[in-house]
Amino acid sequence: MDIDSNNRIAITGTTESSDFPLLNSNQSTNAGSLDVFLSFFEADAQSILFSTYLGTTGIDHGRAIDFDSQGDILLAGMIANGDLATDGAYQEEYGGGTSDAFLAKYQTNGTLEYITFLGGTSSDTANDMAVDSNDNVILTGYTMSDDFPILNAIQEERVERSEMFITKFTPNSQSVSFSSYMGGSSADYGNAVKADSQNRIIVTGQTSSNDFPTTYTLNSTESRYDNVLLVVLNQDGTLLFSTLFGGTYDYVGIGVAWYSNDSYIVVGYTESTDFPIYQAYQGTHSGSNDMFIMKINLEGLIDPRQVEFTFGIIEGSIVIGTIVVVILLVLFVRRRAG
Ligand SMILES: [Ca+2]
Ligand SMILES: [Ca+2]
Ligand SMILES: [Ca+2]
Repeated sequence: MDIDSNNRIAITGTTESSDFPLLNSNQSTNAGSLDVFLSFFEADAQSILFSTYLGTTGIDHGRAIDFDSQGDILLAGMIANGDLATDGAYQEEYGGGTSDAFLAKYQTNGTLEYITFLGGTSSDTANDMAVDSNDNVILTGYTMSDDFPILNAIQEERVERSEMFITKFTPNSQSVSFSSYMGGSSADYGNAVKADSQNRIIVTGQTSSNDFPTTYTLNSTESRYDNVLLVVLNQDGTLLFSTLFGGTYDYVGIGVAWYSNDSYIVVGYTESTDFPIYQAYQGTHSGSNDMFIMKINLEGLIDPRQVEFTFGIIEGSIVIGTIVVVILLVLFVRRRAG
């Protein structure tokens, strides 16, 4: 979900219903199996401006919503085979496999401005989206395709298993300024993306690749399961910073926000009792999945004079609560930062 400058509420997700509440819909029937829905509410949530399906006969998921500077609604997720892409779209033809990522734009009256595929011959999924101050749209997610659309990339080829992707669309979505894989020899996923005040791109997610490309070691992550990844790209797509952090057991980064120009907050969850803790509200793990909140100062990481600080660069790290709290917090962080 996201909230526009008039506090109106846009929500996306996935529905199997054939009687989903609709108004001024661009697509008025569920095309089959799971479809994306997009519903746009007035600020008091007492009425809907529009509500529509978007989908194909296959499995389709809505994953991310954002607004551009005009107040139009951007929608991303995964979509199965179909001919939904609009004329002049960046990728008019479905790439193949079980899914492609997609990016669509709706006006606030429900008119579909465009939709483009983004994917190759295997499965491709967008998990999150950010709009920068120039209305460029950045998607992240994961791909199994060796022929995912790549341009001006920091990594031009998929290594193995799933690879995170980061793709930046120009404002009209008819072209990309860069599109890159990022990952290693095991599974890599981009879960959340934000653009900061300098239009740098911050991505968090999870990786089980021991050879995930990093520029900085935050804590030892050898022989671990999934680790949280944190990657920052300059606005031209070059890599500014990449690190992993993790404990003994699975770690997932599921939300990211920028706090000030050079500080980022990552939230996620972990089963590890040896999570790197610093200045914590709750310093011990309570069992099963606990959430974490970590604030990282980028300047401390990229300035070689400060690399000697190991945990000093983590300004706050908290282990608290349950996974339900994590989900609520991510919604909150995304809303505050959106
Ligand atoms: Ca469907
Ligand atoms: Ca595909
Ligand atoms: Ca991989």
